[in-house]
Amino acid sequence: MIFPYLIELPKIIDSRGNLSVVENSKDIPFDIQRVYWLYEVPTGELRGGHSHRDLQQVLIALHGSLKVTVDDGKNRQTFLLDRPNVGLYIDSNIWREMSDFSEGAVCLVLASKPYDASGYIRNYDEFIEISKNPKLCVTLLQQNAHLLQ
Ligand code: T46
Repeated sequence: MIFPYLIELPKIIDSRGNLSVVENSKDIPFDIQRVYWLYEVPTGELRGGHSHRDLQQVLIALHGSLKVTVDDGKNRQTFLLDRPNVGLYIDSNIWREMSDFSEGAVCLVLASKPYDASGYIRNYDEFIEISKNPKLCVTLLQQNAHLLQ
């Protein structure tokens, strides 16, 4: 598991307005299978509060700003996302909490897999247990996939 880090994305500066771009496996370390975005988040609202068993994501504040606190079970760090050409890479088995959305903030999320509700860990104590042995967790998930369908 890799601790979250910021990725500087290409920024094509132009007097007509700037442009940023993301290409699969080139600008980010996975193939994108899903894109979603968070917007119209009321002031003071918190989102997240979970980890994923097997999902990589990149979060980009396309407009405005937000804070993302990440936690690997041992270390915790808060990132401020406030530039549309910077993404925060979050690997599997990282707890994340999003807060301090500015008014009108839009957060784009690029994800490595389709939506799967069974891949969420929403209990912090369970996350801590899994963080001690994340590989075992993925193996068990794969073995029991038929039970979850
Ligand atoms: C994450 C952070 C950054 C879907 O139906 N499809 C989807 O692809 C997603 C992402 C969500 N949903 C549904 C599931 C819930 O009924 O949308 C509802 C809100 O989801 P959630 O409460 O998980 O939203 P956040 O903002 O707490 O978390 C989301 C992502 O779910 C999560 O993967 O890492 O953004």
